[in-house]
Amino acid sequence: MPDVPADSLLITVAPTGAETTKADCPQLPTTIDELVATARECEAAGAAMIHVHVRDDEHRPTLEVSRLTETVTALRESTDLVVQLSTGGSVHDPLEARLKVLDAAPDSCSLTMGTTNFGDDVFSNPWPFICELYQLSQERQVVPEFELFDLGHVHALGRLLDTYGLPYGGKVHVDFVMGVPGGMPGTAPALVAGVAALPAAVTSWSATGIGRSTLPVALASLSMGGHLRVGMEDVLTLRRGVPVNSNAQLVERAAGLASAAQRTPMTPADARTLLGL
Ligand code: KMH
Ligand code: ZN
Repeated sequence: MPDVPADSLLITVAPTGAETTKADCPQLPTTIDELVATARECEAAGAAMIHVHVRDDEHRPTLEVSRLTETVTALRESTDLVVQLSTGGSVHDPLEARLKVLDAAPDSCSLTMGTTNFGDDVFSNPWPFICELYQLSQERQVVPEFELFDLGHVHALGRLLDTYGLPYGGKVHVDFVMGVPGGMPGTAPALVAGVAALPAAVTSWSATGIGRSTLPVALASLSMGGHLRVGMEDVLTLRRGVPVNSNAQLVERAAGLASAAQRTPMTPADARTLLGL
């Protein structure tokens, strides 16, 4: 299979997350219809993959498999985006329910490489859970995206790959999630350290900065040849005091930064090649 063009940029959109309430942010896409509309707009703006957290009828985070399956189907019917389901869920989701996310048969799943403090909460990812989820992803032929919140997670990824081999598809794609209170800071030096520590098997990496670290991390990633994740899961303001009205605004901004860096947003087809799908 040919490689993707060297100047191409994967833009992943993370439109919803599990932390923001609909009451606090009515423009957050929480229904399946809203999610599909957002996905279409973001694909048109340059996104090639979508990282999905699903909500229930009361707009609360849910891992109910039938709802997840319905969401995957709806996104596939309306877009060509690579559909990645979150296995991180919310900090309140039990590990057992997070394993069942793969029953919804997404193209890709997130897989966080260690436990991290998450604001006042704990995002729990014990080693046996990581190993079970990883082996399940290999068995179900779902391509993982390894989420790295801290430098220790980078080291843990090497240990996982040494123990269980390569993911389904043979590519290793990681995403640095930076600036979470409790994880690594959203700074250029932290990203440089993370990239320098990546195992040799890693074939592509992206980065996202939470909140005010969004732009510094995006610029650092572009300058280092990395890819980008953007979206309302990670940031709710365009600048101080200016709320994000739609995820497409964030994808458009990322595409603008890409243009300045002489990078071209890749198509979903190229994203599939990049990820080994
Ligand atoms: N909501 C966070 C606790 C993921 O999607 O895999 C975890 C998270 C990571 O967002
Ligand atoms: Zn997420």
